[in-house]
Order: sequence, then C-alpha cells, then structure tokens
Amino acid sequence: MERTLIILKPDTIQRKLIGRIIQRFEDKGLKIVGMKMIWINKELAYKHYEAHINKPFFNSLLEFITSLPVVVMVLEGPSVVEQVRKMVGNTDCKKADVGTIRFDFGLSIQNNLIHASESIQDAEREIKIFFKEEEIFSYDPNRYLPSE
Ligand code: 3AN
Repeated sequence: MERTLIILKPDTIQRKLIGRIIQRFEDKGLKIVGMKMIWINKELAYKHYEAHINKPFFNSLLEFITSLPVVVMVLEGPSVVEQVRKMVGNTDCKKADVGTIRFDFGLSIQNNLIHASESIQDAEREIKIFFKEEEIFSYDPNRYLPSE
C-alpha cells in the first residue's frame, strides 16, 4: 500500500487549522498510520528541503519551518501520493484550484500550510527522515472493540 508524508506547517498551527485539514483526509477515506507533533530543527529542515538549499528563498523557508511546532503524518491509501497532491493544490496558494487546501485556506507561496510528498520515491525518503519504523502502525480500523 502506498504512503505519503504530510507536514502541517507552522502557519497551520498558528491559524488553528490542524483539525480542519486532517478532517479532509479522513473524509477522503485515507488512513492515518503515523502522526506526531515535532519542532523541526535546522538539521531536519536541511535534510527535508535538500533540493531547495541553493534556492533564493531557502533562508526564509528555513526560518519559517523552524518557527513553531508542526504536525507530521503518514497517510496510506491507493495512489495516495497523487491523490493528496491534488487535494493540496499549487505551491502558490493564489494559483491553486478552488476546493484545494491551499486555495481554501491560504494566500501565500511560502506560507502554504502543508507539505505533501511529490512522488513515491520522495515519500519513502521523507518518511524515513521524520518517522522511526515503530512509529508507523499497521492496523485494521474495523476491528471488533470490546464493550464495557
Ligand atoms: P510544494 O510544497 O508545492 O511541493 P516546493 O517543493 O517547490 O513546493 O517548495 C517547497 C516549499 O518551499 C514550499 N511549500 C514553500 O513553502 C516554499 N517555496 C517554494 N517556492 C517558493 C518561493 N518562490 N518563494 C518562497 N517560498 C517558496
């Protein structure tokens, strides 16, 4: 089963949108198999954004991503990487399609609320940066629950 890495970035936490964004993934039928709040330090940020280190916006991105805690999640489902990228929308919130997370909640290009892996290979690399194997769970959400 395919997996993707999500980061609910500092602006999501600041604007108290954590619940509303997670709700969209649950409504879509995707399964949360890992989730925690962390404070990204410079070392982690460099690893995660290694492709952007030489970009003109990197210093500003580094300052932004380390400014508040974030929520990192692993979602699982068929074609989850592509599905979630569609739900997230264009990097520039102003260019994102109506109904995407970035269009519905954002106006900025840097402060665009959420990261979602771009490809299956990126997802595998990024999940390893943020999660230990034992922090990702394999479970059946329909299992019988004991009653009182
Ligand atoms: P996406 O998150 O849509 O895959 P990337 O991977 O091109 O976008 O960029 C990673 C992050 O860098 C973006 N989520 C955004 O926060 C920031 N970023 C990208 N382009 C710019 C830009 N032109 N100016 C400022 N920040 C940017």
